[in-house]
Amino acid sequence: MYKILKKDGNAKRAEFTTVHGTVQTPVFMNVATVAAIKGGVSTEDLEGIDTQVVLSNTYHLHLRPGDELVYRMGGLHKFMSCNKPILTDSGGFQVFSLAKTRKIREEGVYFHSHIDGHKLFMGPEESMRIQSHLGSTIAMAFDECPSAKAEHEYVQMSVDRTTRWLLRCKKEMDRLNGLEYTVNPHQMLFGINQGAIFDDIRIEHAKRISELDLDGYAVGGLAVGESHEEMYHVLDTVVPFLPENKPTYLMGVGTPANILESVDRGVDFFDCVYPSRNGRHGHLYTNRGHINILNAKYEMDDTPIEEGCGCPACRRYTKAYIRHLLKAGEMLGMRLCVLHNLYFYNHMMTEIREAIEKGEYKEYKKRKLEGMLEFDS
Ligand code: PRF
Ligand code: ZN
Repeated sequence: MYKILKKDGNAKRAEFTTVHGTVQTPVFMNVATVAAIKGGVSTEDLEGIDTQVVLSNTYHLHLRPGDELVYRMGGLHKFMSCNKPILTDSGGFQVFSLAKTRKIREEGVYFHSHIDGHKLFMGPEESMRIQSHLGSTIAMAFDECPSAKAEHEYVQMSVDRTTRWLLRCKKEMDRLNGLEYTVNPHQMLFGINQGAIFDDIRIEHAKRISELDLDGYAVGGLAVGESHEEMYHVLDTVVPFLPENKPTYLMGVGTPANILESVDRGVDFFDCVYPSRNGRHGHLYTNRGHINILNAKYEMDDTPIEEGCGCPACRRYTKAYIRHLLKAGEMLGMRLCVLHNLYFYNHMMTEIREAIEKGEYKEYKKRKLEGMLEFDS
């Protein structure tokens, strides 16, 4: 159940109740593609960094360890010992971005595994069955994410097929939720809006999928090579056509600035690999912009990554020490950097929620964006 608690312009402060607990939105979902946050972050660590939701992946878990195995182990929550809501992406996007040689047909996608090259097929029904085996809190619809550079004619054809796939997803999910041995019989389904940067296709598609009374709606196909202005334009165009009484999820986005701007356009859910990926390379987010901890100027810096930060890295360690750990290839270095970055994102979402509650979102956004100007790559 989704309940808006407060609106401030288009920014929404809401509550989304699931069988695995209530999520306070706007929220950042922490990416655990293969049922693990990269950088050695455990489910236990997630407690200390304000995490609410974990995101995992159908395509990867289907290939390894196999969704059948996860099912037999009692589902993803039990398997990875996580009691928070978990959202699984459908595999569609990953098939397109990772798999070699793929053929898209009406029934689904034929492709080769990026691990060992063997032949595979995934369509809407397969994606729903895998996600049902995983028993995630929220399953995503199986979609095609056309390139930002695709022509109008191709995008229209692709989006029409994605709509037909969505109807098949819904039917299959309803069937699976009614089976006797389903891991999570309350599994939710989110639809995904596509249409590249074409307003007409985006709007028509948003109207079509809004009729289906799904549990939530995502905006897909963004952050795939278009400019930030184009992305904000799509959000300005399409969010008003998605149901206001359901959560809105912007897939795979983005930088702190992207999140601040998108919240202002009505988005509730976000996910992105940036904090963990950048953290693994020593690129750290701070309220003054990002820093590269490997920079020589931090060699003898005895201050934390960010003064006043409540993360496990800043509460205890100095930049000089973390820099040394990374340089020495010690796992702890990476782990501390990822923990700091995830905390930065999750904590920013807490600030965002507080600002909306106070009706001060615009001022907060401006202050936060102005602060994050310092870079030292
Ligand atoms: N579709 C799906 N997953 C996604 C995307 C999409 O378009 C994106 C686009 N940024 C990220 N993840 N299913
Ligand atoms: Zn920190």
